Amino acid sequence: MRKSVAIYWNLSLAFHLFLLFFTRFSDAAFGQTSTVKTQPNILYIMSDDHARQAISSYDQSLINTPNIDRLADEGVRFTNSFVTNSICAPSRAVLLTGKYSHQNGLRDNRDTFDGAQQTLPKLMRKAGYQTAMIGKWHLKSEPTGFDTWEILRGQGEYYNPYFLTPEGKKQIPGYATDVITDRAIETLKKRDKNKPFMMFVHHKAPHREWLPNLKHLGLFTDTKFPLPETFYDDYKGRIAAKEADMRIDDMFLYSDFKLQDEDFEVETGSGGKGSAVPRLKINNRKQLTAEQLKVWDSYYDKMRAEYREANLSGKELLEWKYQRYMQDYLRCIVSVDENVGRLLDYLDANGLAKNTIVVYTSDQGFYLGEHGWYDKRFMYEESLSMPLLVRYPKQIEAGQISDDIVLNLDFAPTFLDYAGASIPDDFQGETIRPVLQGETPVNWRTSMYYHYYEYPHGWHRVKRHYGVRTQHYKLIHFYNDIDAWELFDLRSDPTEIRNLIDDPAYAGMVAELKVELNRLQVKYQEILE
Ligand code: SGN
Ligand code: CA
Repeated sequence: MRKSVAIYWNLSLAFHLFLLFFTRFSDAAFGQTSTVKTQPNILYIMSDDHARQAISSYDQSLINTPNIDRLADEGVRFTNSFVTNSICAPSRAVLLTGKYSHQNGLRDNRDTFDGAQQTLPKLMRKAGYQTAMIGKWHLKSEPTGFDTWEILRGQGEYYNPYFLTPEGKKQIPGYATDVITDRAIETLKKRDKNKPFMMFVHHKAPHREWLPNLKHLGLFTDTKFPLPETFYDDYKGRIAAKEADMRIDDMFLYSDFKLQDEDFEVETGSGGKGSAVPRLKINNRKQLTAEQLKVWDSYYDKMRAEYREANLSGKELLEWKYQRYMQDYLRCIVSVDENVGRLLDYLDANGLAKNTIVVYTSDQGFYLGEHGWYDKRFMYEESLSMPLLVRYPKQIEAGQISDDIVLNLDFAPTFLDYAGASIPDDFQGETIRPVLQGETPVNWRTSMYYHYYEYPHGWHRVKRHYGVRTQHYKLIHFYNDIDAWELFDLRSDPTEIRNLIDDPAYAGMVAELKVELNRLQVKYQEILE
């Protein structure tokens, strides 16, 4: 007995000495490798038009998203995360440059991105990273600064999508959200394991026209989604809101509700454009194989029969449209959530979870019936906000919720900071690293600047506007063919239906916010026309 205890102690001592020696030795001998190894991998997952209201860690009234929620449970969830210009291509350009639209040269979806300028992927490459871009790109010019890129063409297709790559165009069978994830995993498998990676996985979903994976067509058929509080908004005191063309009531019967029938072929209404050939027919449906088309038709033909049978009008019809919109939109989210799960599983299975920063976000927010709308563009809360969840087990404590104001402008400096690279002086965002680590600097921003430009051209007729948002107030100026100011008190009016601009009680606040707005325009060097 005593002998065995002695042997145990001797062995244990030897083992500990060995460990001590090994740690010291390896630190000295592999010092360089260990610095490189401390650079975290970055997996940035961004969907297109994913509203925060459709993520259960933000809001449980519409859908359950267990995989996306994992990131909130295991990392930080941001409640005041905003985009600086709520539309697709501009948001992507801000991500790539760390600069506002007026500085990076891409103000609206018509512009072409200047890929010759300084960008995040180029700087990350210099810092020793492998860089990859998989999925929706939408910036017209070819990607630059990426070791690997496989991008959807234009807006991309949901079914059997085409990808553009440096080697040319290829069509890959499958559902876009699954295929993009397959391509991302394939790229991760082939990576150089001696270098950290920064990978952008950009989903097309859940962009209009919300085409679900065929296997999800039956989901939510019996669910009755609650109408948002402002569904029947009368837009009182808000001229630009009233004039916008993005009401659910005006959605396309053929494309949005998939009532495929000649009777609905001429699409007028939402978007303000008349089209004799529904886009659904041109863009998406035609890419289904004959077999897939059968499944598709049997589902939506039934829907059309029910629609005709019900013969709805007025309020009933509008609410039917809302339910139909939610069904297809949320079906697309189910796929996004499943595929976030696949990526997280891949990280787990390959020992990458701890040293990889995972970001889940969207290029902007979206209206899911609030103010009677779909789409985005406005500086109002639903489209100004982007969902933002960040996990990095090695350095970020699990289960945090932050209400600090953070922007899509901050991604570029944050990633460079984590890479240990210097942040260029002309970047306009801030690194959110201290915020993520629970140490918000005392002088952290208390306001944010916003500017939307796509008017009078473009979809949905949302007038040009800029504004400032603080923790409690929002001041907006609509201009171009209008000159209208709006002020909202976000504490007493979180759904932004009472424009207080002419309320004498708020005159002081308006004056203060105008000074702040001006300060931000000077700071970001935006010279107004
Ligand atoms: C399409 C949509 C619009 C949407 C724009 C911009 N119409 O044109 O509703 O606002 O894209 O979206 S659709 O019926 O053709 O889908 S963005 O995300 O690319 O900015
Ligand atoms: Ca978008």
